Amino acid sequence: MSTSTDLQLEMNGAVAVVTLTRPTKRNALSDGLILALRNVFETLPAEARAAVICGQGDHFCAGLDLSELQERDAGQGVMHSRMWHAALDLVQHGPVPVVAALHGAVVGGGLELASACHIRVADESAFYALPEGSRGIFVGGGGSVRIPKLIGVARMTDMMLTGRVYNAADGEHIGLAQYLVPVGTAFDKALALAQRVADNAPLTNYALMHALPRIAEQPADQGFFTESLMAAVAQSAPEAKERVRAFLEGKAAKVQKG
Ligand code: 1HE
Repeated sequence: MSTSTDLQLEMNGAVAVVTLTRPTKRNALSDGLILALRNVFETLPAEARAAVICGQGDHFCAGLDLSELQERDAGQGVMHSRMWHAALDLVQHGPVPVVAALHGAVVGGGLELASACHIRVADESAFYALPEGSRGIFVGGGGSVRIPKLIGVARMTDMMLTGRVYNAADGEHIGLAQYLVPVGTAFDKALALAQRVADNAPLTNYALMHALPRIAEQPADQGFFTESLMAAVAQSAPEAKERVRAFLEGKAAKVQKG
């Protein structure tokens, strides 16, 4: 299954594997590539239960395609940024949880894309930066909303003011990735995690993508109430009852020590 010359979609069982296929330009995100990304998440095959995003070549993604950065007036600049928002919102709030497999450069808009995913797996070659600060521009793909939620406002401010680059180990330590794996194994780990995610009840995955982030933003009193509603909806699904029954009958896996 193919979508555009710079973006490829392939199904691996219930996992949609979305690959940035523009390695000669370090998977820089042109307007066409952003629109293709949006399209692929809007039209995922019905059998998809989880997705992996990865990049071909030595780098995950070099961010905005700087060769397309033209003179835009303020209104056009807003529209361009909103186009990114629409695409990355579909990654975060689309039909299925998304696991990013990161290696090499995860910079600028590439980090914005990674931060829209639900799980980030980085190999030891990964490095993170926000070169917007030194290019005289600002994040425009949702980075100022999503990245502080991962690492805090102070660290993002430092990255943009000073050009600080985090290596893979430090990136995992501060929360840019949840998993750190040996060089060359990020995709395999991401796929294994996505297959595990794909086995969950769809309503549980939906709750984690759509309810949890909203609850976390609510005042505690409202959050507790929303949580009760979501819990009641999830546990009333026939699939939840079947899964609990299977455990009680000794037919489902126990939690194993990590
Ligand atoms: C590009 C881009 C790009 C590479 N736009 N063409 N992002 C940046 O500021 C990062 C800019 N890129 C880099 O710092 C480096 O390219 C990398 C560290 C990612 C990789 O280095 P390297 O040595 O492997 O590759 P390279 O030789 O620098 O680049 C290979 C080619 O890709 C070269 O083109 P060529 O025709 O000379 O072969 C580069 O010009 C091209 N290339 N990165 C266009 N980004 C919604 S707002 C988001 C705002 C941002 O993302 S700003 C941050 C932009």
